[in-house]
Amino acid sequence: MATTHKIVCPHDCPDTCVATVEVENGRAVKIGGDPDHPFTQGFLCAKVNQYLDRVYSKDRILHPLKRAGKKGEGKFEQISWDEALETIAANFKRVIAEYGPQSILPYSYAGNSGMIHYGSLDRRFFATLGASELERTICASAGFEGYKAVMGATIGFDPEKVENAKLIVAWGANIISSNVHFWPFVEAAKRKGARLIVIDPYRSKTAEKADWHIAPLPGTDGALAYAIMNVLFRDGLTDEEYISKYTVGVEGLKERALGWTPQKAAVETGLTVEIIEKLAREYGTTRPSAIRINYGLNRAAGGGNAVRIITCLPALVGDWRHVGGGIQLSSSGTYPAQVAALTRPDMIRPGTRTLNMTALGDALRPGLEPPVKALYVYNSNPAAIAPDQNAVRSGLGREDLFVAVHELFKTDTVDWADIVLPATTVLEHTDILKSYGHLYLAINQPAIAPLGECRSNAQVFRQLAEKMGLTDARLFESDEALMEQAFNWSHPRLQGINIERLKRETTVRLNVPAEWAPFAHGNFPTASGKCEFYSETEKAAGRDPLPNYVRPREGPVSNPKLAKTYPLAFISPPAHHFLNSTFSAQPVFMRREGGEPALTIHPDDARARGIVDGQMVRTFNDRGEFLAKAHVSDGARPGVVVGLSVWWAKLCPGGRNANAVTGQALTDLGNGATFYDVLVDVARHDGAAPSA
Ligand SMILES: Nc1nc2c(c(=O)[nH]1)N[C@H]1C(S)=C(S)[C@@H](COP(=O)(O)OP(=O)(O)OC[C@H]3O[C@@H](n4cnc5c(=O)[nH]c(N)nc54)[C@H](O)[C@@H]3O)O[C@H]1N2
Ligand SMILES: Nc1nc2c(c(=O)[nH]1)N[C@H]1C(S)=C(S)[C@@H](COP(=O)(O)OP(=O)(O)OC[C@H]3O[C@@H](n4cnc5c(=O)[nH]c(N)nc54)[C@H](O)[C@@H]3O)O[C@H]1N2
Ligand SMILES: [Mo]
Repeated sequence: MATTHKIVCPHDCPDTCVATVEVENGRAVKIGGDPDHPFTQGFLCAKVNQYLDRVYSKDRILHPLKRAGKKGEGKFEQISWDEALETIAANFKRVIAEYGPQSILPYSYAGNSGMIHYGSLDRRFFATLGASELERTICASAGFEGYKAVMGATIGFDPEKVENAKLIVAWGANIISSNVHFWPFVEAAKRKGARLIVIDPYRSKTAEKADWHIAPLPGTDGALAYAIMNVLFRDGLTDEEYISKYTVGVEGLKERALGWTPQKAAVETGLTVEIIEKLAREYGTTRPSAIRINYGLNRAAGGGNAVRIITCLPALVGDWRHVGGGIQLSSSGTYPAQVAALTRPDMIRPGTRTLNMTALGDALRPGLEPPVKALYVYNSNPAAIAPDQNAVRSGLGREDLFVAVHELFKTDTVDWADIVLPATTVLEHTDILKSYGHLYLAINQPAIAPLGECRSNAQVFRQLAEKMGLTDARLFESDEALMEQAFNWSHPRLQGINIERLKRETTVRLNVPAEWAPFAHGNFPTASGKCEFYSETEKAAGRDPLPNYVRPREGPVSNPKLAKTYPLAFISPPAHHFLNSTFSAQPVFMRREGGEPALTIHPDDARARGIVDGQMVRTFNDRGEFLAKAHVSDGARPGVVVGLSVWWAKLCPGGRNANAVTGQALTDLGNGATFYDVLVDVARHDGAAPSA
């Protein structure tokens, strides 16, 4: 007999969709969108539409494995759970005895974004051992810090209300690929006459649909935003009443903005003065405007400040007065989450070191004191997604490093594992989820029993704790108990919402008004309660109290010396049919992405290198190289090459992907990754000289 269940997509995407799953005789047979979910509106993305192929894939890992070949070879034999857990515990104990607990390093990110399986018992377990802490900043931390410096928390306009906007600016945001359920709301606005401007060095799927596509050099958005402000102040386009009532520090901001004339910004951004003037006038004279800023522009040296500068704009023009106006980076700050109650940072031993996940290559290098001797990976595929891939691979290949990986598939990282543990999909476990792109809270309940011997993250950490002989009750709490701890249920935004109701209804909108203009009357969650152009909090932390443009580390304008050798800026944003490196080994999605990695290069840059469309090219710099098929197109602006990502390295020609050329350097704020701050050159793969 068929039953219908609802599940909640746990992937690292702002949309956090609800899907319906039909189950017959214990097997899921159909998946579809949930028409009752107001943000998802009954459709799923291209990837999750095919989710049952993932769940029931013949490639899924269904049993614990141990290495049966050389490290990196990917040869394994099946073992029991008991042997797998015993081996991990024995290695952890050995490492602790020989080198101390900080020689153990957990490595995880948001492969599963649910609150329980993203971070709860895992954090408590490693803290109890005294393992090195991991700074999880590979994605969003620069932008997050930049936004918070101005706004106090990541709260923005209600995405469902964006149809009120007369102008929508997608800034470093490829909505159609990475936030597709927001797109119908953009279209609704467009039908009512709104214009869409996309600011992106690459003509993304969203830029193709824009009324106007502006293509600056990567990492220069802060200069562009300051030049917009320059025109706003110069031409009297600011909302003086809103500014005086609800903001602090306009004088200092204005002084900096006046230094950024459109002329100066044109040189920095590679745009013309006319484009900048026109953009500024259009933004300055269209109310309300809605800026959908996203993480695409936070992956450069100045990513934090870029977001910080842009985030000042809506308050200058008074857009927060309007429902659907303002800016949105992430909605995550709207939820009264109690992350500390889940992860228990109070359990971390004082003095424990923190290693940055972006600099995994450095963390695994021999000679670090104390050395990393045991690595436990879950929810992540660092051999594919971490920058400076050659450094990461050298580290993972160290004979003296014990590696355990909890995964669903034989990823690049699994190839380096000594022990592999099989993980459940969202159809097989329980979780509670917030979103970073809308305002609904959701509970996921299993629709089917775990396949094979698969176990959830939380389940494995309970069992590892037991194997390690630990007895602290906080390491063994149930999923149910963790769900209760995940939120402050007495917060006004959760009024009328509890776990029982969520289990019944799957998803509930936070208790915010249907017509919500969060900052129409100030009430910013900052120290001053105002929008902070000038931040005492930043100053107290030893940083610039005002936003400050930080140039790309590897830009053609900002670093002419390096650009002499490597003249092209390289970005590797998300491919439409992949989600980071998830889905990237599913044949149907590989096919839809062209079967193999592509590098989009402007006809002028191709011609100068004797490169023709469809031929294999080498993209390289001092850190490494990867191969891809040239896609000669003006979809990439001159001076910029684009390799949509993240492919599994082992499935790429040459065995390396885009991260062979990206670096471990960190951003200005938030210690984030700088994936899109990279200079390279490109050459025909037949061995011809790099430049003509
Ligand atoms: N289909 C799909 N969806 C995804 C993902 C995926 O891999 N695939 N990944 C998920 C994750 S983890 C995240 S963090 C989000 C990421 O999604 P977004 O936050 O939208 O970020 P990106 O896709 O990295 O970049 C968006 C756009 O910014 C452009 N860009 C790159 N550098 C710059 C720059 O310096 N300035 C400007 N203005 N634009 C720039 C890129 O060309 C890209 O088109 O998407 C999530 N959703
Ligand atoms: N060149 C380049 N590199 C990038 C980016 C880019 O734009 N360009 N984007 C960066 C960004 S924004 C991000 S967020 C990172 C993302 O990097 P990661 O967080 O590593 O994300 P994925 O590559 O999707 O890998 C997640 C893995 O977790 C596994 N997984 C899923 N659910 C579970 C579970 O419940 N338990 C366990 N144990 N495993 C599970 C999946 O099978 C998958 O292999 O990549 C970054 N890397
Ligand atoms: Mo991300």
